Order: sequence, then C-alpha cells, then structure tokens
Amino acid sequence: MKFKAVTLDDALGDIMRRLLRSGTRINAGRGRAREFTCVLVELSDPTARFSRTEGRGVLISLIGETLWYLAGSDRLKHIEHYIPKYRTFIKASPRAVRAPGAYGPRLFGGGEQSQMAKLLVTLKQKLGSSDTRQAVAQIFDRSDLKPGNGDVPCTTTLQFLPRRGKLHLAATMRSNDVYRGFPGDVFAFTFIQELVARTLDLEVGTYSHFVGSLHLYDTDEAKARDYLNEGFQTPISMPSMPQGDPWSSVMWLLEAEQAIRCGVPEPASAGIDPYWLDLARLLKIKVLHDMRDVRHLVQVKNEMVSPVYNAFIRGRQVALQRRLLESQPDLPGILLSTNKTRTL
Ligand code: 5HM
Repeated sequence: MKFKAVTLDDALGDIMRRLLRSGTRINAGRGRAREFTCVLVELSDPTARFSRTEGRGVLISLIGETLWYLAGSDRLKHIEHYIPKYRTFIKASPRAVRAPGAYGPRLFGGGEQSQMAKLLVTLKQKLGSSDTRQAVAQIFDRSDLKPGNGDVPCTTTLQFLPRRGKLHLAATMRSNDVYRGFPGDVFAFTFIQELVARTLDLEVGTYSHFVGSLHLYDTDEAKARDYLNEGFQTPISMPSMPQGDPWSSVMWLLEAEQAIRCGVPEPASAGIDPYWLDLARLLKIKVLHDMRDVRHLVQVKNEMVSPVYNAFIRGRQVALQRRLLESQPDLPGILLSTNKTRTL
C-alpha cells in the first residue's frame, strides 16, 4: 500500500481515514488496533513536517525529542521534560535512569566516532564521484530482542540517498503508531534529512517512510476522528534551515536547550541565525508555560522572528491565560489580552 502526499498533515489525514475504514483488526502487546502492513508513505515536501492541527499541539515535544536524539542522550530525565509519560510508555521502572532503546546514542553518541558522523564522512567522500547506496544508519539491533524489553526501537534504518543535487531519505520502521508515533518520527527524521542536506550543500529531496505494521489503537480512534473532523488546514512548512554547514549552530542549540531545561544561563547567541534562535525561544516558551509565567511568555513570543510557529504559541498562551483567569479573576489586562502581542 502506498500513500503519496506533499505534507505530513495530508499523509496523516489520508492514512487515518483509510485505517478507520478498512484497517485489519489486530491485538498486539499494547492493545487492540487497526493495521495496514507493508506501507510506503512518500512526502514530497519534508519541510512541511508538523501537523498544524491545534488539538495535537505537540510541536515543542517534537523539537525536544529531536534534540534529545541529536544530543546522543538516553537520559530519561531529559526526555521526560518534553514527554512526561515516556518512562511509562517504554515500561521502565521508576528508578530507571536511561532508555535502553533511545535513538540518540545509536545515531549521534560518541562525537566524531558516532554512526552519523562517520556516515557524513562517507557521504562527503562519495559525493560527486558515485551515487552511493551505502549511506545507511542502523537503529534497531538484534540484541534489542530480549524477553521483557519494553523499549525495542521501532525504526530499523535511515538510508540517505544523494541523487542529482537532492538528498532523499528512506526510513524503514518495523512498527509505527500513526496517531502518536508517526508525526514525531517524521518530524525528527526529516529534520535530520535537512541537516544532512545542508551539510552536503544539497537540496532536500523526497522523504520515504516504509512501515511493516502501521496501526491506530482503538483507544485513539475517537481522537483520530476529531482530528479528521477539524477538516482542511492550510499546509505549512517549517522555515528553511539556513544554508551552510549547520553543525556549529546545532551545538549552540543543544547547549541552549540544556540551559533552558535546567534553568541556568544560556550560551551567548551573537551571530546565531534567527532560525536557530526561534527554536530556542520555543523551548523557553514551554518552560515559561509550565511555570505559568505569561508575562515572560508574551515577551519571548514577541521576539520570535518566523510567523510559522504562531498558531502553536497562541494555543499555549491562550490555555495558560484561561487557567490563570480561573485561579486569579482580577489579573491585569496585559496578561490576558492576546491583542497586546504582535500578531505573527
Ligand atoms: O509492540 P511494539 O514494540 O511494536 O510497541 C511499540 C509501540 O510504539 C508501537 O505502537 C509502535 O508503533 C510505537 N512507536 C512508534 O510509533 C514506538 C517508537 C519508539 O521506537 C517510535 N514510533 N519511534
């Protein structure tokens, strides 16, 4: 079965609609679901990587998870900042410190010796002389299959295909939950695709996502129907990553992320492109939202350069203002009026 779409949102809607209509019933370890097997999803615009639908509002968790990968980390405390239920999901004990199936150490762990660093060296060497078929990063490993392991990676490989000035990416997955897993996986892998494309000075090509078992759990059916009922959303792409080698900016963002998460001073940002500054601002907005600090949230929102993230921020701002108003009805108007903030 094949799904062709321009954006993630288009693909998500199409897959869920068809799964609800004709998915085969299965009962795997994590509950009853509807499933399609051996599915290929092809996205022609991998930068349209987030679902704009307000109800899902998970953009900042997706950025947080992607940075967790890029940091090469498997620390649960780190990812729980963005996905509080991560530990429960991987069936880890309350005392566990690490996620055994984390993608970060497998892809980016070990600095210059990491799988991705070596893969980039190979890609650079072969660029221009051969259309390589060997640029594969492996995530799933046979050692993951052991009794009682609740964190068996769902992604098996990422294959980078530089062809005629474009960088295509083919991801293969053994298992993918369309409602909860698919949007995050597409977000992270297409972001990595764009990072690699910039490193090699290539255009971003097609993103192909092959899945052995693509499924929708019965417990998510109602939410999937709500999502579909929200109807057509104007497609939206993430701003283009700045041209040039991105890795010094990625290192800055990783340092900034850690500082924001841990509440310590952030690294100096002189010379950092607004694209990366905006990503750090979004992480700050999450912390300010959690701290119920609407005044500073509005300040950071007004510093944002790209209009693309506005709908996500407004969702957080409005929810926070509503909560504050419920607990403090005499709150000053500046904290409640969305009009006082720049409309992005
Ligand atoms: O029984 P299994 O190990 O496949 O359960 C893992 C569940 O998490 C599945 O529903 C799988 O599709 C989902 N999942 C996902 O969609 C998990 C991961 C983590 O590797 C992922 N995407 N990246």
